[in-house]
Amino acid sequence: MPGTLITVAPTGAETDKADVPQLPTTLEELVETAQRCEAAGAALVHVHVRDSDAGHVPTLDPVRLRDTVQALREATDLVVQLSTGGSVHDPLEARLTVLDAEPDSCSLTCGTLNFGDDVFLNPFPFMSDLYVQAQEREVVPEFELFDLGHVAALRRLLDRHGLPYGGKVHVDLVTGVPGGMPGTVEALVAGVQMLPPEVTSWSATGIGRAHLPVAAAALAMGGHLRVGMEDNLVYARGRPVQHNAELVERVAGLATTMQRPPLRPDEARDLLGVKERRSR
Ligand code: KMH
Ligand code: ZN
Repeated sequence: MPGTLITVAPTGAETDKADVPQLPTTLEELVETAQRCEAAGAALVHVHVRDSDAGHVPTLDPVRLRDTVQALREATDLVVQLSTGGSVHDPLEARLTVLDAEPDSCSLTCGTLNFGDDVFLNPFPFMSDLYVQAQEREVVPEFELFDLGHVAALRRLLDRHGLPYGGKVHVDLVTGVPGGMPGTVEALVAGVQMLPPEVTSWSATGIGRAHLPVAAAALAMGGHLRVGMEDNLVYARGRPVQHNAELVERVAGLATTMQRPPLRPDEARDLLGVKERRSR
């Protein structure tokens, strides 16, 4: 079995800095986090940008996005993936402009779902536009599958538009969002069994307390992992996460125990079919 791609999702768009001061929201905090997580075994960073001058709220400001991609590329070898999901309040048009920042990869959620008390909107025409624009700009999408219907929508995208840039199809099964599939081994197995044959690799994410059982199950099934404070703020009962690197270290240890040690960033680039954009 191959090694394990570990993705870190350090920030997200749903947690307030005021509630969790250790959440990395400034560019400096994000770069420091990315460096420590790379040293701990991460190969890909899934990025949501915050406006540190305006209460650390989520932003899709094009200058901040571009500066963030550049800073992460200069400071690390990580595959840099920008979120096109943004926050539940971001308009669809603004979410498409994320590609202007020329990330290595972008997230692409394969359907609308309830997201707690909000709605995370992803109509099929938006998914289609994002898919084609990512192909044209040579950005590798990671398909975020929050529900089994999203697996079927991925099938529809592939039938309509062919393979993504790079020829690989990597998905992340996100379990445990209130409104999506539950964070259980049974849901994960059902999702994996439904994946189209074009899928070349898959990761799994468990939200909140689901993160450990879902990670263990994914490792046992040959899948890859995503962890981070976007998905989980509690390291253990009564013990908040102090730094994203703790979460990466723990699953890197688990993956090594399972004889599937963390992939290096260059191995992750091969796995995902990422274009070389670094100038070094
Ligand atoms: N913030 C969520 C509404 C993504 O990054 O593409 C969506 C999200 C998915 O985080
Ligand atoms: Zn995200």
